[in-house]
Amino acid sequence: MANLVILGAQWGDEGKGKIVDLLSEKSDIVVRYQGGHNAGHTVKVGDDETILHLIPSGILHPGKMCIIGQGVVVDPKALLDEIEGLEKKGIEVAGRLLISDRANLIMPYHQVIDKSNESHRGEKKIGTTGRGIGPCYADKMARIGIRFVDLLETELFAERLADNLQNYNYILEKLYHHPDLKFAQIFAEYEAYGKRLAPYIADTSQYLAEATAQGRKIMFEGAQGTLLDVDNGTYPYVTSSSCCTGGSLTGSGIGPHGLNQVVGVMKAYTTRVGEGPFPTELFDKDGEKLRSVGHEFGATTGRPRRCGWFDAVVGRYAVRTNGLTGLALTKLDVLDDFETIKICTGYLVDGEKITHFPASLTKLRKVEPVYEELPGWKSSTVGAKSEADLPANAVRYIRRIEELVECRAILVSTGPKRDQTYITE
Ligand code: 2SA
Ligand code: MG
Repeated sequence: MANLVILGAQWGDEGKGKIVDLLSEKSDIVVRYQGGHNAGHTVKVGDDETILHLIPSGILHPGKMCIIGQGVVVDPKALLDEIEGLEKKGIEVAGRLLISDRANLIMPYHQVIDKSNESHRGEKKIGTTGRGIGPCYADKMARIGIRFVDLLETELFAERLADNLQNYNYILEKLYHHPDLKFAQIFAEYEAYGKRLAPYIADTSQYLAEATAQGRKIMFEGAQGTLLDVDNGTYPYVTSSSCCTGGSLTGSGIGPHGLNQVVGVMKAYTTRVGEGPFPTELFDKDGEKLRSVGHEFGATTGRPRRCGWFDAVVGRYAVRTNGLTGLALTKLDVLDDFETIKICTGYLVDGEKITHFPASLTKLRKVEPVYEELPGWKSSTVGAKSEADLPANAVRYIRRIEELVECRAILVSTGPKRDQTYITE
């Protein structure tokens, strides 16, 4: 198998953690390329559940190398806590994790600004995770961010921190009446993080180039999802990073020849956490049922996820914008007990049918989903080992999704555990 990208094809929480964990057996290196500790990747091995926020899910496989690429924004405290948590479980991290020296750091003011902005938006809030992600990427683009490489150069770090604090303390005071953040305290705290993380900091783009030359296989692990991507997503109700295929290149510092396969993870229905458009959202007992059977609660914040039917307009859009070469269809088993199941095949906007995903928020708010209703299968699909183990109506459902989104399912998952999965090719 060649180099592979695995990414979310909906609004995140499609079950990427499990798929990456499963397929990482076939690669040598797993790379996270965007996002930060806003992500929550749940991996279940036996009865043990691990939720990873920053470290690639490949860490659960002994011998795999894991990389936090330059496109990721890192809260060093969250990272150290995660390293500690894994080591307590007996999982070796030292020598198996590298952090890009070009990755930007989430600073305490980013979190304060994120939360203050949200509370001041009131009704117009985005529903962020409050982890400081947006403000950190804003600083990166404004060219005032602080990178890991800067953290290792004390004088430069002190200078950049002092400049930023001057700005931020002014804004915090004027806009939010927030007390000053203290230079000495933040400097000491981050200097200590720098010392502890120094053994992990490296030029990971160079590392990946050398690994490729040696024939080692790389897997790129996306966080969040296509519809949360800052360019392709439901802007402004998105995260601030490039979750799509393009982000895997810029976020890890490799060229396009390094990618061979792109797998989009799609849940057999749809969920979203946070605010923003969601055409197939359900507010009835079917939505409730999807949430409770699917355990749809945020892995980072515990927030209940909004639930709805599968949206093939979204699916087709994800296939196109990512150049998906295959789908990993997850949580099929959550639909086991439905009499009938709906798939959205298009949208009605002011009486006109559209089959592409629009940019306009006004249109998205008006959208009425056009549904096709399929018979349910009313029997358990849990742990199916091949398509032959599935009831005919479940196979029919999968075929219809493939047809509508114009991409084949190469993997189907019917439960949270590693072995509750089958691969079709
Ligand atoms: P942010 O914090 O700036 O990235 O938030 C902006 C929007 O992006 C959404 N977002 C997410 N959506 C789904 N899953 C995410 N990760 C966690 C999980 C979320 C959780 O895996 O469950 O635990 O609540 C994630 N991270 C960001 C967010 O809801 C905003 O809509
Ligand atoms: Mg998640």
